[in-house]
Amino acid sequence: MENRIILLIDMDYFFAQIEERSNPRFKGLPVVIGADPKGGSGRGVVSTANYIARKFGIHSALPISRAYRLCPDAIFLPPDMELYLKVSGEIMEIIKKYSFRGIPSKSEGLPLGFEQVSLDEAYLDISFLKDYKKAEELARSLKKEILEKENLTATVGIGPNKMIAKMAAGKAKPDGLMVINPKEAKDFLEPLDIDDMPGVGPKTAAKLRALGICRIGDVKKLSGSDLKNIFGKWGELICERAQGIDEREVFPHEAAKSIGRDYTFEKDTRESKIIFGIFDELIKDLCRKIKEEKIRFKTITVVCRFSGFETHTKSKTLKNFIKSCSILKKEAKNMLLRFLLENPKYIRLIGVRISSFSEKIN
Ligand code: TTP
Ligand code: MG
Repeated sequence: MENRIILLIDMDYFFAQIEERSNPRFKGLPVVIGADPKGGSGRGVVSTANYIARKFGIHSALPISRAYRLCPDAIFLPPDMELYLKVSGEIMEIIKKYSFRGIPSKSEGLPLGFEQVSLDEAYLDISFLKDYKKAEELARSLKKEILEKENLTATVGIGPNKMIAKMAAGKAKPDGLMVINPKEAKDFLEPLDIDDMPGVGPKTAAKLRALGICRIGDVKKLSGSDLKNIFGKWGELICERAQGIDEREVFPHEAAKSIGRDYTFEKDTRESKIIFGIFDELIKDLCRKIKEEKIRFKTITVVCRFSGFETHTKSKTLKNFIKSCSILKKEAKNMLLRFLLENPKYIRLIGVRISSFSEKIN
């Protein structure tokens, strides 16, 4: 895969930082957002805590009763989701702008180098900058704009793929910026603990440690097939990720607003047999989901990313809701064919999505 530059931005102690912003008197004090501790007998968990409270050992998902015991004097607040959602929306609008190459995207809907991961976290594919120094400058501008407009701090990680960007941000928190270029990736990854790798939870980490693998650099002691035997498909991924390989694309999606399937070719291609063969599989898989969940939809979108990260979409909205896979197949194939006819470039990724559902889908 050619050189990419991926940026991950994650707001610092998001819910708690918003509460601090509303109540400047909380600054410098431990703040915990979550269930009511009820003097230590409360049920439920911590949503998040500011970094002062974290020094007491308080963190997300900890039972609130334990948080209370660790720091009874902390300021405990219930979450104000309406406010956090509003702030999240404003921040995502700022972040999105940085995914354009200085010009607004021509395609409708979401910009294509932007992927929101959660309320306070998003990836940008900024490969178009072609330079890590420029990427760092972009990150500084982004952090500055969020601070000026929202009075909130964020941490940014930049790397050649999603995993490294995410891990760099994790190491730079809070209010940080860490850039790992492809040459630095190996030295960055190898000394880190195995559970620093996103997706490696406590159980996988314990199994790996039992096999003598404590650091990411130790993973190479085992072969890909050893890891596959132990962990299945995830084992193969651990093997790749430990070498700093992560081919996941930054891809826009809006939870429950569209459902889609996409595929990145190992090598950019113009072979229509390969392209349509894969496309058929994507549609089949999507149709399985449509049938399973009895989905009715109106809009069909086909995405085509050409060599050089140029991404285009075509959409068709039908008059009535349908659940018919044959219509989906016919319309989607037509759109893909038009892409091939209109653009002579090699194709890197194809995708098919449905949206405008007759009711809310989760
Ligand atoms: P995170 O980004 O995981 O955490 P954070 O922003 O509070 O802190 P950090 O500086 O480490 O990024 O999650 C974002 C928000 O999502 C967080 O403020 C609260 C909410 N959240 C929960 O409600 N429960 C959870 O278990 C987690 C992990 C997060
Ligand atoms: Mg965060």
